[in-house]
Amino acid sequence: MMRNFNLEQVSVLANRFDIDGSVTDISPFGSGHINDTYRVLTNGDKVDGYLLQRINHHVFKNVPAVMENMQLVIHHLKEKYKEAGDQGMHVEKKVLTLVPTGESTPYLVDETGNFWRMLVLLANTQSYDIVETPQQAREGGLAFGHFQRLLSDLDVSRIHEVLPDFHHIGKRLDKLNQAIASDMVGRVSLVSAELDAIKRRQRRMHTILDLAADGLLPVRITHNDTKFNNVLLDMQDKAQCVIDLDTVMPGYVAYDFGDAIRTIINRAAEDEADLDKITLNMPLFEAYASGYFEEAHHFLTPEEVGSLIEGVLLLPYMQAVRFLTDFLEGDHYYKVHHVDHNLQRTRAQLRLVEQLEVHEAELKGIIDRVVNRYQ
Ligand code: GN1
Ligand code: MG
Repeated sequence: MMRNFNLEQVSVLANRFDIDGSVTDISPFGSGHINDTYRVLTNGDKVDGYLLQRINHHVFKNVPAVMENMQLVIHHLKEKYKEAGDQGMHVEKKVLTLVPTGESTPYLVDETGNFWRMLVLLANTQSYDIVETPQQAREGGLAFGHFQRLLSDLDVSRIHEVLPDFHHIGKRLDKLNQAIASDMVGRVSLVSAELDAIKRRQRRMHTILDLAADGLLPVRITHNDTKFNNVLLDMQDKAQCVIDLDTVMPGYVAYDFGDAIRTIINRAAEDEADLDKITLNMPLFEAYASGYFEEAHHFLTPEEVGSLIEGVLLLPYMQAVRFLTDFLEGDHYYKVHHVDHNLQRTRAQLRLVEQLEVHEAELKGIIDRVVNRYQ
């Protein structure tokens, strides 16, 4: 897979976008596992800089569809903010802005077939891989709740399912089983404990799919990558902008809730090697749930509320299944920083599932308490 472009190549690409001024600095940016991101500074004064991103087309096989979704979502969000009375730069800071290319597409293709897009950099913002305070968690809940709420009147059928069955646990388990059967890189014998842990929990993890099959869960437009670091906070830790819109697709709200909690409730990193550090921070859970419900009580159905706890258990489990599948296939999906990285991530996510199971009653109690405020 093509990675690590030299900065000269990136600079040439940056200049093909409609940027203000000329490039003064380029550096790699962020901690994404899929796309490559560079921060581009210029001597222009209209904006604070840009983010140039190579969209990984091995993962996102239909980049034009990804970009159509992104444009539609951005347009809709900006209209909603304007309707609510937020004008000008204000809106530009709350919603991502794509930089025009001078061609008919909002992305460019380079001579080796890589896809690139550019966004306006939002300066004076911060994101956290590990949440530190209840205020941050609450702001995350408000941000993702508001995001879903603003998109609730956009017709779901207009959004492409750019990664089909992205959160379909049945399909994810099928893929894991195929990876076990072909054992392409001879690693299956190393992971029997992890496979046991996954098999044991399989049945319950289908609950959301079962509810959906019974027609009990509405399909909404969801973000599908609600890691906490996909919310930009301002310097006072107020939520400013939801980022990483690649995976905005039709989905169930429990997936977004669960993926956010996966990264908020864990006192340790997603790939923590010392499993004893993986413990639950309940006040952060309550704070996220409070923020989320403040927005989401306007549209959630009782069945959706009931499904949220299932999302909390499912998302770290699904992440473990995905990391393990990639480990068994030879690490070609996620960027890895060392040879066992995907295995380490798998173990960390499985430990998180274990912790969540132990504290399930407490988690449900917190959700009930928060929901009751609105009844
Ligand atoms: C990937 O690239 P990034 O960090 O935004 C992945 C998510 C995972 C996440 C795990 C398209 O997101 O689904 O939850 O890693 N994105 C895709 O950290 O697979
Ligand atoms: Mg992402």
